[in-house]
Amino acid sequence: MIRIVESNFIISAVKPRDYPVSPYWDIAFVGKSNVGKSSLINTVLGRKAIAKISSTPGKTRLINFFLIRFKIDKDKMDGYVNFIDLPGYGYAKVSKSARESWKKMILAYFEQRAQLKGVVILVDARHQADPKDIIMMQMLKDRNIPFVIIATKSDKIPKSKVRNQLRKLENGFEIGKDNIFAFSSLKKTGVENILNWISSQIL
Ligand SMILES: Nc1nc2c(ncn2[C@@H]2O[C@H](COP(=O)(O)OP(=O)(O)O)[C@@H](O)[C@H]2O)c(=O)[nH]1
Ligand SMILES: [Mg+2]
Repeated sequence: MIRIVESNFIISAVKPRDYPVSPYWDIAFVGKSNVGKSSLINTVLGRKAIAKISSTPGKTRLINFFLIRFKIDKDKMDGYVNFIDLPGYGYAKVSKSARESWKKMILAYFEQRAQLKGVVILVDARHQADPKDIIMMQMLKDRNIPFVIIATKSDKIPKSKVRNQLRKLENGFEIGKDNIFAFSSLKKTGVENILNWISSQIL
């Protein structure tokens, strides 16, 4: 498994021409506003606030690129991967035109970023499969982009109920159990599953 040793913010972009040129693979993170995406990125990277934890949901309308340096097990060599923080969706107060520009921006990224290797879709562990997340998953399936679903804020449900809740989400999304994992930024649980999945996509 990979171990992250360093992470740096590279650039924010909207249009493909502004994406950073990079020889490394991309792993992107998406989810509804407020689902805990910034918290998850910070936790996975072992950083306090590299991805901003926004108090105003729906405000981040840019694609944020980070360069991650990692080590593989006892291997002495470094590896690199880009983490991409995609703008959130599903925020009620967003106008129709803002929603449309969001969709254009996301589709341009999915379709034009040749080095995109996989997408982490974050959902709330407490909820049922949401149609908005199902649409997101379908956008990825249609383009043959690998994805994994991460059920965040799992600390908010009793431990004994987590497995059952994951089952419900598996059924709702019509995915197998290897495609969904529970995660908590608060308890810092589930990091290994995410890193394992990322390893399986990029190595
Ligand atoms: N209990 C709990 N709260 C969380 C967790 N992850 C995020 N939050 C809280 O949920 C809110 C939104 O988090 P944020 O990371 O900004 O979500 P984003 O909008 O998806 O980037 C913040 O108040 C976080 O403190 C978690 O795993 N457990
Ligand atoms: Mg955020």
